[in-house]
Parts: sequence; structure tokens; C-alpha cells
Amino acid sequence: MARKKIALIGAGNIGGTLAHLIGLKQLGDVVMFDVFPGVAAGKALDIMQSGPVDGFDSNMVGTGDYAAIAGADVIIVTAGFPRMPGMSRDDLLTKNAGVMGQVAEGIKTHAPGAFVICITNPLDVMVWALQQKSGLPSNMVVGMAGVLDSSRFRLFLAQEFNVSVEDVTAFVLGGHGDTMVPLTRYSTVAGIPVPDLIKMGWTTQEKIDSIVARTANGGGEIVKLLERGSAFYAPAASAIAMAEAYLLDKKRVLPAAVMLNGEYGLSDFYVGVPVVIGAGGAERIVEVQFTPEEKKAFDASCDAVKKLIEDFKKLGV
Ligand code: TXD
Repeated sequence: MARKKIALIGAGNIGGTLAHLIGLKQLGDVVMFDVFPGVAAGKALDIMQSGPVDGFDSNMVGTGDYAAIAGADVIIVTAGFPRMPGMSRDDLLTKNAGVMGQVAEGIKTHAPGAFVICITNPLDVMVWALQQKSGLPSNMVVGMAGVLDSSRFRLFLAQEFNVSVEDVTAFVLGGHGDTMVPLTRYSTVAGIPVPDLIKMGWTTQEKIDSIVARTANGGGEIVKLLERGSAFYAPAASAIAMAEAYLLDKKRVLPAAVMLNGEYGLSDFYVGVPVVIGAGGAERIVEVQFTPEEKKAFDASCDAVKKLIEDFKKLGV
């Protein structure tokens, strides 16, 4: 069986880390596209030169030509501009909207059969724009944020309980970052829900509240430390988990930004919900029952995403 082909649009910090992980996990060959093709080609060659040491044979190339992504099985999009001092959210929206237009055109023309994972911020509106502009079926275009948010939540919970991260599951919904909605009653240690762990004296509600706040601000905490750029190791690992679920038809249940088509009584925009990812892309959206409090938080998160989409539409890009 021929190796799978994975195209990375954007060869920055996340793009380079994605390529390295794809090699180490032997997921397939890599094409890295960037407006700076030399950066893409340099990273591709550098990573490929680690293959003999680490034992992988992935072919990796860097390019500034969209034709090279032809026939890609998976495309991961990180192309775009980060927010710089003095830039408003609208400035970022306008700039990255333009980028998404080019990326959508490239995908539509050269790899319309791919499973597309968008990472570029502001995530929920960018993945929506990418799907709308490319015209790909919505089950084949998803956004990565929830896997990262829940991974951060799992780490902080594991540290609080002094148990392995492997035994902690976390459940988050809603938009990326600030408006993320963690459902603590569905977050567990080896199946024991967090509210029960509070009753068992393992932690307190106050500690859980501060972990939730730290998780929602997880990206900001890293930006502050790095001073130049944003998180890239955990975001890359998270997108790879989604790509693997698709390529291996694992049918994993992962939180991802997907187009709602009546689920949760909502339609026509992307927001983070649990979804089954397998060979059919986003195969099935999981609709959980909310308590009134959870419903309020989820609605507020959806309203924030919808407002950003409206702002985006007003830009007329
Ligand atoms: O959870 C999440 N979704 C996120 C999102 C977590 C962390 C970071 N998140 C966002 O991912 C971040 O706010 C950015 O919007 C993206 C990519 O982050 P990265 O750290 O990789 O950014 P870089 O290093 O600036 O890389 C961006 C690359 C860079 O090489 C540019 O030259 C390239 O994008 N770029 C383009 N490539 C192709 N086509 C166009 N038009 C283009 N414009 C810039």
C-alpha cells in the first residue's frame, strides 16, 4: 500500500512540528507549503535527514506551489498571521480571512478529496471560512482546538490529583480559549467524575475552578512566557491525533470544531463539540444533555462565535 500523503499549509512553528511528528509516527509523506518556500523546503529537508537516525522513510518536500498538494489525504492548515501589538481583532480577521481565501482555493483546485484540519486563529471563524470558501463537504473540514484545550485540562487535573495523565479524561465544549466550556461532571479519573472526586476529598471546588480558568487561558499563559509566538508542541500533537483518527479509521470521540446542522438546536456555524472521527471525517456529532448552567455557558460560547462570524461577514472579504 502506498504511503499516505499529508499536506501542511503553513511551515511555521506548528507546521514544522507537525512534519516531525508525522515522520516519527510514520503516518506518511509530507508536502509543506508556505509563502516562504525556502523555509518549508529547509524544514522538510532537515526533518527528512533525521529519518535515518529515527528510522522513518517519509518523503518530505517544501514548496510555494499549490499543485504539489495534489491528491493529499489529509491537509493541516496553520497558515496565517499572529496578532501583533497594535493590531485589533478585526485586523487579524481581515488578514487571515485573505489567507483562508487563498488556502481554500488551493485545496479546492488540487485536493478536494482531503480531510482538512484547520488550526489558524481565530479558530472557529477561520475553519468556517475555509469550509465556505473551499466548498468541501462540512464533514471533511474540521477545526482543532478542543483536543488541545482538553489536553491542557487533563494535565492540570493529573497534577492536582497526582495521577497519570493517561487516566484522566476531560470534556470540553464551545469556542476556543476564553469561552471554552469544560463539563466537569463528564471529566474523570479512571471513570470517577470530578464532582465525585470533590466529595471524596481529593480536591475542592475552588481548586477545580482555578484549573478551569488556567485551562481557558492556557494559550495566553504560554504566549506570555515565550514572548515571541504562541504554543506549538501541544497544538501540533493535538492535530496529529485528529489526523490519525481519520487515517486509521479509529472512530475516536474527540472534541473538535465542526459545522452544526441542527445538532444542539443550532445550525450553520462551527463550534467545538464531541465528534466521532473516522474514515468518513467528522462522522457523528455527540449531543450531550446539559444542565441549565452548562446550557447557559454553551449558548454564551456559541453567541461569541456567531458574533465573530457576523463581524467577519461585515468585512466583506
Ligand atoms: O488551538 C488552536 N487552534 C491554536 C491556534 C493553538 C495555537 C496556535 N494557533 C494558531 O495557529 C496561531 O494563532 C496561528 O494562527 C496558527 C499557526 O501558528 P504557528 O505558531 O505555526 O505560526 P507561525 O510560526 O507564524 O506560522 C505561520 C506560517 C508562517 O510560516 C507564514 O509564512 C505562513 O504561515 N503563511 C502562509 N502560508 C501559506 N499561505 C499564506 N497565505 C500564508 N501566510 C502566512
